[in-house]
Amino acid sequence: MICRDVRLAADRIARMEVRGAGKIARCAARALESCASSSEAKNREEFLGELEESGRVLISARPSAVSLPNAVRFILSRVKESPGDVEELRSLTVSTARAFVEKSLQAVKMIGEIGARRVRDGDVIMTHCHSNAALSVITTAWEQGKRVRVIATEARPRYQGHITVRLLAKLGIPCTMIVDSAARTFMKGVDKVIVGADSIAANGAVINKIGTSQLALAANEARVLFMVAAESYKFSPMTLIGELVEIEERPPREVADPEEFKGVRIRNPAFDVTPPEYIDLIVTEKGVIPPQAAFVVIKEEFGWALRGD
Ligand code: RUB
Repeated sequence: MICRDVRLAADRIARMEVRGAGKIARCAARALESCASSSEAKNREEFLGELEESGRVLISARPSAVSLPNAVRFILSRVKESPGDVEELRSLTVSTARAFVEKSLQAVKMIGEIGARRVRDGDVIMTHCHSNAALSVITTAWEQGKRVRVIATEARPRYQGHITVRLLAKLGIPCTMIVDSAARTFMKGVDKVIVGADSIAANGAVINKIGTSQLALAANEARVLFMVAAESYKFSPMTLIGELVEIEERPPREVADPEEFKGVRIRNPAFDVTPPEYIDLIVTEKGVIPPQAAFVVIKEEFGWALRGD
């Protein structure tokens, strides 16, 4: 039996009412907390069965954000290890879900502090889509008195760039919004590109909003530093054992009305892959790493992937 809050959370994630990999992970953790709180399971097996099924429903809501299965696994693996009865498992689920949310919020703050050290007064920063981790770096630098300017892309077709510029404008940070295809034109005047990540593979490739890899190419050509801001739960353990990160393909109607374009195939991949050669550094809550160190992060954080448990 799937509790109402889990279905609701999965639906909000799928419809992108909740979006951005970090928020998606926190939303899933809160849904599991609520599932545990309201569970009427009579025994341990029933309780764990409900929790596992809820985890599956949540994970299937959006395929590219590895933060989602990582959040679910963070909670489930700890709860499953406990030999306790239903009441003990319930309170363990609640406390573990809360711990995940807290850890996640702290990580975003820490990334801001670490990443801001790489930002100089007067920097022009380009960003893409809307990433809380990337914005944490920019806003922390601003709070430290660094007078940065931001160039933000719209991020078609869902225009998450609008969220970014509204937030920046509210904070008084000078920002310019451009269409996605103008990124190369503006790159000449940029000092750093800072983006977030949905997933990071074992080889250091970053999966982020469609268009990110074009920014990386343009930055590479213009010798502009390309920086990724990502919490460690965005690294994908399954890529260590050979799995690929699935790139979500969203409905064509988000791009254009198919009725108006009869006989035309409309494609809408939501994410793309930026190869590690185009990434200068990844800022995590544990420190700054080169993309080539992704393997080490995954091994340290998610050793279970290698053990196969
Ligand atoms: C959002 C996106 C963001 C990452 C990181 O895509 O690509 O850059 O999720 O975000 P969508 P954050 O809008 O399709 O979810 O740093 O906030 O976790």
